Amino acid sequence: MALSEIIITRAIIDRFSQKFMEYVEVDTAIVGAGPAGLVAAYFLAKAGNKVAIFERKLSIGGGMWGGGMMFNEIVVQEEGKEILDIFDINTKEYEPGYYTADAIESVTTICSHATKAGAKIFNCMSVEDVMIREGRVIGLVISWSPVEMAGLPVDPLTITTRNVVDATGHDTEVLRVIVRKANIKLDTESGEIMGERSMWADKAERLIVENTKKICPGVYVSGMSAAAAFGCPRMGPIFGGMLLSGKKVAELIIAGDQK
Ligand code: 48F
Repeated sequence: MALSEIIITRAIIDRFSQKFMEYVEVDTAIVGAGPAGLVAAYFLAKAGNKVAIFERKLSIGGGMWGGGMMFNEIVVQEEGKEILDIFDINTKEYEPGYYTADAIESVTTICSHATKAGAKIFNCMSVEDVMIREGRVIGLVISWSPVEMAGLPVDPLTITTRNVVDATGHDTEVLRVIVRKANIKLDTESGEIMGERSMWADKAERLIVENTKKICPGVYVSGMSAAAAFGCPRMGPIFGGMLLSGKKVAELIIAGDQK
């Protein structure tokens, strides 16, 4: 059978359209497919939550691919290792309480579990704005990342959701747009984004989990975004906090949706 380029083209457009149409209304929309977003997506999807991740880059994994300074090994503490164990990711003890894992195995395995559990990832899509009704975020405004990169004057599209997770990392991009455009106070000391502090791994790893929470109506923060929102230090290339934060935000959303 001779292959037809037209059938290949139709197949891609048709299947993508079906997939996208199915996910324009979701239970949870996660912004950012870094470690926190991917872990959150896995636990949410596993619990039956309809979840989509929107990721600006072509690749998923955020900062985890590069381990520390592009040495592609990650370090986790005991509690972080327990999450890697759930995904059956190989870990090796380095010194008591410190475990290492291959960064590539970690990203690919977590992503595989998340997508097989039913989470859909839309890569190359950037979240540039939110929709707000009666003081609550009810949707995301999205566009193709190349449109954003080229600065083209193309209008975006929208999706609606019950819960948004800002898992955009250091830049807290969803929160920034909320603070800039809406009169919504965040659940932080100042009511604004507090900003990330200098590195302190031990303190940051504890605080990131503590500060993984709902930050304004309809919006949760997870991963580095939670640390930056609440004025916590950064933790550098130890990833346990990211994994635990992803799991915690999923649990909060599941509990919140049951109320
Ligand atoms: O930065 P990132 O990996 O966030 P994380 O899950 O993990 C942080 C660690 O990687 C590391 C660290 C560990 O100690 O500090 O930095 O909190 O992943 C964030 C993802 O969000 C995407 C971005 O491309 C990255 O893949 N992203 C950011 N802004 C947007 C976005 C946006 N507006 N729309 C879509 N994706």
